[in-house]
Amino acid sequence: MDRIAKVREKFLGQGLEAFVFFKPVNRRYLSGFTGTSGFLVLTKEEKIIVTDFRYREQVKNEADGFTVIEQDDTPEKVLGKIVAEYGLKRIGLERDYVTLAAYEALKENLPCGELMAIDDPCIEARGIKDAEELLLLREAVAIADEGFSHIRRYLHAGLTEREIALELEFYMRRIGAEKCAFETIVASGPRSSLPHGVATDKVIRSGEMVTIDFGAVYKGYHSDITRTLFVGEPTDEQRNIYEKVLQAQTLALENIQPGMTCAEVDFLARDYLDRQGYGKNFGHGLGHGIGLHIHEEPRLSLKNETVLMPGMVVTVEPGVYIEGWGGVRIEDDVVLTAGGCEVLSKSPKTLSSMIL
Ligand SMILES: [Mn+2]
Repeated sequence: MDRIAKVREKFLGQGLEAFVFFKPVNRRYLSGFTGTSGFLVLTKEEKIIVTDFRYREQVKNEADGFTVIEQDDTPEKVLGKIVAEYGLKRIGLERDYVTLAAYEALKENLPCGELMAIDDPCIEARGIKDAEELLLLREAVAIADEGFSHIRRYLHAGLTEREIALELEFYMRRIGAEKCAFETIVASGPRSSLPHGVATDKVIRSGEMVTIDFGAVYKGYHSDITRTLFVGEPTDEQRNIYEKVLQAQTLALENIQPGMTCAEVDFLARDYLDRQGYGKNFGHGLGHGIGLHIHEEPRLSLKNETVLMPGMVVTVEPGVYIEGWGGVRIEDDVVLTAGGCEVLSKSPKTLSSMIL
């Protein structure tokens, strides 16, 4: 079933006649339109895309099969006209996206029918990647892998975290990334205990650990990889913690499979680190879905009872963070297969390959 059919089935099944999509990622997912402004209206029969003059030409090329309406007034006025023209009654809106201000304006300009705040009907469909999405994700991951291989050669004591982030970002752009998947994290020495320590002007010294968490966007799709490198020979404690984090990740990667809940997968790594005495040092979820967003469903956390299915793409990223000492995180991107998973990211991660 194609994307639109799945999403239609979802909202029609909830008794809605139409759904209006304002989220840029949903607009892109459902229509292929990559412009920055506009919205979609799906009904049982119709596929309508509204965007402004700037995209007049682009939308015709990208949003194949959609009826294009040029936005010549405010979105609420234009939606009002569409609702009147098609006589729509029960109209869904993405409740996790539309602001109260937008909702009020839409309501005031609604000639008939009723607006309803509904859970985004694309989330379920977007959680399971189709063949086209998997191709794009593989490319986004491949760019990040190449980026890592470059930065591993480039990194040495004396550079600042910012210099490393810039070099990595520039390199990934040059080999095909449309942008970075998020603000690049380069956290060295004691700063590596900050799970989200974005790059600063701190100079990297010999003997320090450096955690680099980065990704590329390729045609809208995000990759997300983390490696912790050692500048010079690691201490016994650094080795020990690195091996434990790697073992926790290996346990998760070897056992993750469709039919398990997200909580069960999270537990694989968490229970191991807990038994090694590092339970309290692993304070975030094991991973998250990646796709048109850098963080999306399914989230691998102890609170998520979602059952994993083939085609889901998630990160697996256990970490141990010790305030004042530093931290280690190892993150790969995987696609769920019928019997387990395929690890998409190929960057090396044995301890010996992390020593510079
Ligand atoms: Mn991540």
